[in-house]
Amino acid sequence: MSEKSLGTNRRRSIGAALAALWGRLWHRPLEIQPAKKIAIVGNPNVGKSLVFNRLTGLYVTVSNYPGTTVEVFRGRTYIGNLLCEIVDTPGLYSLLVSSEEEKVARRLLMDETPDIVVHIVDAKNLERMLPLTLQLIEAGFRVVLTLNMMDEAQRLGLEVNAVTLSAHLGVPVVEVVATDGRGIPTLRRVLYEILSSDSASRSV
Ligand SMILES: Nc1nc2c(ncn2[C@@H]2O[C@H](COP(=O)(O)OP(=O)(O)O)[C@@H](O)[C@H]2O)c(=O)[nH]1
Ligand SMILES: [Mg+2]
Repeated sequence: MSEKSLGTNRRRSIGAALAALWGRLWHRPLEIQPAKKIAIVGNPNVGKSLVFNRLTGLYVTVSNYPGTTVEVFRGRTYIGNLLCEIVDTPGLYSLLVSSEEEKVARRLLMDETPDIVVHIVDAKNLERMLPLTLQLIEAGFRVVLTLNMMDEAQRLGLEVNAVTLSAHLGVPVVEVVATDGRGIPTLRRVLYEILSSDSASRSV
C-alpha cells in the first residue's frame, strides 16, 4: 500500500470513528435511503478524494461504473439532519469529454442528477479551472465552488477574493485546505443551507 493511500485511510478512519460516535449519540442510521445526493467533481489531483474523505464517514463503497473499468467511490454522511450520499467522481477537465474517466464523470452527473455539484479547484490555478465551473453552472447544476489548496496559494502570495468570485459567478465559494480540514465545516454549512432551503428542488 502506498504512503498516499495509507494517509488517506488514516484520515478516513478518524472521520469514520467520529461519524459512528456522532450517529450513535443521535441515533442516526446510515443504512436508510439518503435524502440527497452530492457529487464532487473537478480536474485530477485537486483534492477531490481528500474532501470526499473529510465529508464522509462510514459506509464508503467503491464499484466500477456500469459498463466501465472506472472506479467510483460513494459514501454517506449527515449534513445537518439530512442523510446524503456523496459521490467522488473521476477527474474531469471539461464537460466536452474525451477520456473514459471523463465520460464516466459526465454520465454520472447527467444520469444521477445530484442535488449539489461540489466543484473542487486548485486555488493556485483558478483561471485554468473556472471554465468547468461555468460549464457546470450553464448545464443547470447547483454548484458550490470549493477553492482547495488555499495553504499553497497563500504560501505563493496569491490573493483570492472568494466574495468577489461568488458575486460574479452567482454561486457560493468556499475556501478549504483538504489536508488539514480547514474550511470543511464551512463547506458543510453551505451545503446544508442549500439542501434545507425550499429552492433545493432539482434543477437538472
Ligand atoms: N498542500 C495541500 N495539498 C493538498 C490539498 N488537498 C489535496 N492535496 C494533495 O493533492 C494530492 C491530490 O489529492 P487527491 O485528493 O488524491 O486529488 P484528486 O485526484 O482530485 O482526488 C494529494 O497528494 C493531496 O495530499 C490541500 O488543501 N493542500
Ligand atoms: Mg481522487
